[in-house]
Amino acid sequence: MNVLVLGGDGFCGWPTALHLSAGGHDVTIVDNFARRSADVELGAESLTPIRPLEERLDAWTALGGRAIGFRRIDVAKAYEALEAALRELAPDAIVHFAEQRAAPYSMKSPRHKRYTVDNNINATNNLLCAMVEAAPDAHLVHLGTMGVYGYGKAKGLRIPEGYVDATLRADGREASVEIVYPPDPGSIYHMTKTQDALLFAFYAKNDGLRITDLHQGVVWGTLTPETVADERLINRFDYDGDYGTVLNRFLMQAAIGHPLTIHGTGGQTRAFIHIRDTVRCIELAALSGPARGKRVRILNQMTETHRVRDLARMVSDMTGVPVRTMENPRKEAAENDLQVANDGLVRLGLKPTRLSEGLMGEVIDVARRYANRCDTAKVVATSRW
Ligand code: NAD
Ligand code: USQ
Repeated sequence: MNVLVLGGDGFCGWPTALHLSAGGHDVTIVDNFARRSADVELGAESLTPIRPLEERLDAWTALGGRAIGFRRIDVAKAYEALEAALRELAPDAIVHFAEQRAAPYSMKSPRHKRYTVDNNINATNNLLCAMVEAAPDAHLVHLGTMGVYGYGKAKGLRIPEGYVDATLRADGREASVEIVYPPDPGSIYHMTKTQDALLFAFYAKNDGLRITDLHQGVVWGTLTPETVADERLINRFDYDGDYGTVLNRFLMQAAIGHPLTIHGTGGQTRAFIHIRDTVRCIELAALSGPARGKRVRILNQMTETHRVRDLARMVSDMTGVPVRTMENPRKEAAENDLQVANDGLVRLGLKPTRLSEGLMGEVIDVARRYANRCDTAKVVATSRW
């Protein structure tokens, strides 16, 4: 495949670009370094010393990898450049990671809310619009989120892959229909993903675009077989209160002896996936798109669910670092259950990596190695809503 990876300098995008390249695909990364700019804005760098993208790419080719191309394009703003790149590169598949992805960041202030909406929705609409003009047969693989489903409505049901049977009742009549699972976002960030979904449905119906939306759970881990080949290929490790995600934060906190920061009762149950499985899922999805004219294919990209306090307890038992419950900075259900169908990716060949002490220990080792880069003032989450 000839693949474009939008957002290929980020936490999921970089190891995905390497994995696809190692798998024999031709890869071009598109990025505007918005995430590196957010590091500067927040004064909180990746725990791991990520190298400039050019150095990463040179290191990959020096180690014998297939050359990976790069275009610096703001997908949300530079429409003409994006359309020209699609025309010139004629991708078979486009993987779209290029959005602002942190819920706490999206809720920090009016500026952050507006930026997240402008960036994410315009990026997706620009891409779809450019595909109609310049790459109508390409397969779009978008990284969405499990958070679009919300955490309150399932009432014991397994959350299906995007669509659900429903009965419409009006004027004393009933009609059976299949609808998109009712969206219920918990932050401005998650809300942008529910808006993306409407754009996808429209462009698939109106223009016959081939689209897969992957509803991914919280990603944990940091290493993949490709990123460990050389320190210059190292992946991001976000630990701060805005961008760090829960399990990696607990593992990093354990590494530096900081009490594990449970929000509220820790009764929130979430879906999880290891970064190694993320990159495999993207390849499996990209190789198997829907035909033109078909509805958007939605797959739940997760391997297991866990309650936050159980994860904290597991990490605490492994390391002896205590847990600390704190007032929840977020507006979210204090307790929820969560069961999720992930049959689609398993059918395509995903062999789920389960949470294991070995893999958690690997993350702790990475965090210990770079602990001197940690700014402990950035550990506790400060964005409240
Ligand atoms: P990230 O912030 O590390 O990477 C996103 C990349 O996109 C960055 O390199 C950034 O510079 C780039 N980008 C953002 N806006 C852009 C624009 N307008 N033009 C060009 N490039 C732009 O995030 P990530 O953790 O790699 O997440 C990638 C995608 O996966 C996101 O869309 C996110 O919603 C989704 N996702 C992530 C997780 C997770 O736990 N990390 C879980 C579920 C879904
Ligand atoms: N939490 C804690 N302590 C912490 C950090 C988080 O208890 O120190 C709790 C949060 O309150 C929340 C849960 O852990 O209940 C998950 O928080 P998170 O920051 O790990 O995940 P979230 O904000 O949902 O966002 C992350 C990614 C996002 C992705 C989403 C997948 O940043 O890009 O879309 O996970 S999902 O959660 O399945 O929607």
